[in-house]
Amino acid sequence: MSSLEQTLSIIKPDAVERNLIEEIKQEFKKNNFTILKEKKIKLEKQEAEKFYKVHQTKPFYNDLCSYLSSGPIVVMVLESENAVLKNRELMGATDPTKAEEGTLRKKFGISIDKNSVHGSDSLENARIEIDFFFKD
Ligand code: IDP
Ligand code: MG
Repeated sequence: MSSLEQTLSIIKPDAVERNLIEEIKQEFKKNNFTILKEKKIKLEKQEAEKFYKVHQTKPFYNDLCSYLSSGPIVVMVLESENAVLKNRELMGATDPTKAEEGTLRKKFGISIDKNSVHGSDSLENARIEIDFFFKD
């Protein structure tokens, strides 16, 4: 059965800083994602804390939120069949050293924290994350 889904993608500060926005967007298009919405923003630390609230008990939470709010990011709504899982596959493992060849994190990621991209991990979280950035 086909299911057209939307998921939230973020190009993180390390990738924006290295001018990888267009290259990463091309990867999404090449993999049959439609970029429905897109904006370049910079988060306040408090906003990053809200976005990553699920990780608030993790030892890396503070660094993670400082990092996501450290520079401009690009947030996008991607649409495709099975977009949530497809994007997770395209991104690769959280730790770039463990990500498979051809994945975005293998190609562009620097380290487990500077891993270039975020993608929603479930359809439910995709809806929550899309609302977080694009609810008007
Ligand atoms: P994901 O981005 O692959 O979904 P999550 O477990 O949801 O991975 O973690 C969110 C983000 O937190 C990761 O993308 C990564 O940047 C950071 N992170 C995850 N685990 C660690 C860690 O052990 N040390 C430092 N940063 C981490
Ligand atoms: Mg996650």
